[in-house]
Amino acid sequence: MPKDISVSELKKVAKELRLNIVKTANFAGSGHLGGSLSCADILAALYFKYMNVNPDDPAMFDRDRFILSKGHCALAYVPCLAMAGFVPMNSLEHFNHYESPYGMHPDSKKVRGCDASTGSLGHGLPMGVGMALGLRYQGNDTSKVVVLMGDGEQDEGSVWEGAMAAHHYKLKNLIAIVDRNKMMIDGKTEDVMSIEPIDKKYEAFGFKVIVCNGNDMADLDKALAEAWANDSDQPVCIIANTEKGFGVKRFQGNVKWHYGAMNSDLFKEAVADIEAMD
Ligand SMILES: Cc1ncc(C[n+]2csc(CCOP(=O)(O)OP(=O)(O)O)c2C)c(N)n1
Repeated sequence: MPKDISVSELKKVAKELRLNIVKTANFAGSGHLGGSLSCADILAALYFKYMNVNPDDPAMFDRDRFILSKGHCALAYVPCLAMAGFVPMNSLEHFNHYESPYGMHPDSKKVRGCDASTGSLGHGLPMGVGMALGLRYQGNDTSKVVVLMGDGEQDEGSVWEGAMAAHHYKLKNLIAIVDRNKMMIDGKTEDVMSIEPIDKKYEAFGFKVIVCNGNDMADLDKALAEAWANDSDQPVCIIANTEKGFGVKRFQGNVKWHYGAMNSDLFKEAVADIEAMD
C-alpha cells in the first residue's frame, strides 16, 4: 500500500537525495554522477512512497524487493538507503573507501536493505524473474519486485531473456523500470546501439508498458500508481524518460559526466544548482 505523501514532499526528498549523491561522490573522490542523478526521482518515489520496506526489519518476508540492475548507480542507491534509515548517514563518508561496505556497486551481503548484488549489467531483470517466481512458490502474491535498469543496459541479451520469462510466467508483480536518460557510457544510445522503439519492444515481449517523465515527480507518481495497481496478468515496464545528470547544469545531457570527479569549485557549483531546484 503506497504511503500518503504528496508530490511536493517527494520532490523535496529527491532534491535531498541529489545533494547526498554529489556529497557522497565528493567523499568518494569520484562516481557515476550522470546516471545517479537521472534516477534520483525514481528512487525517492519508490523508497518514500511506493515500496513496502522496513529499516527495522530489512528482511521481512512481505517486503517489496528492489534490484538496482544499473548497479554502477550505488552512488544514488546507498544514499537513498541511508535517508530511508537502513544505513547510517555518516557511513556515506566512507563510500568506496578501502574496507568500506560500499563499493561503486552494491553488495547485498554488506549493504543493509540491499536485496541483490549488481554491477554486471543485464542481470537484474532475470534475477527479478527468479525473485518473483520464488515469492509465488512461497505463497506471496502481493510483494512487488522492482528492477531499475539503464537504457544502455538494454543492449544486454539477458535483459530480453528475462523479459521473455517474465511474460511466460505471467509475473504481474514484477515492475521493470528503464531509466531512459538517452545516454550510456560512451555516447547516445541511439548512436551506439539503437534501442527504439523501446516501448513497443517491451509491449511485444508481453509487458504492460507505461511511459512517463521520470524527472517530473507528478508524472512519475502517476506512472508508479498505475504500475502498483496493475490488475492484469502481465509484468509492467515503465519507460521513465529522464536526463543524464539532471539537477546539475554542467552534467545535464553531458556524456562526459557518466563518471567523473569534481574539484572543489565544481562541487560547490553542483550543490548550488541542486539547491536552486524547485
Ligand atoms: C556487463 C557489463 N558491461 C560493461 C559494464 C561497464 N559499464 C558501466 S556503466 C555502463 C553504461 C551503462 O549505460 P546505461 O545502462 O545507460 O546507464 P546510465 O546511463 O543510466 O548510467 C557500462 C557499459 C558493466 N558494468 N557491465
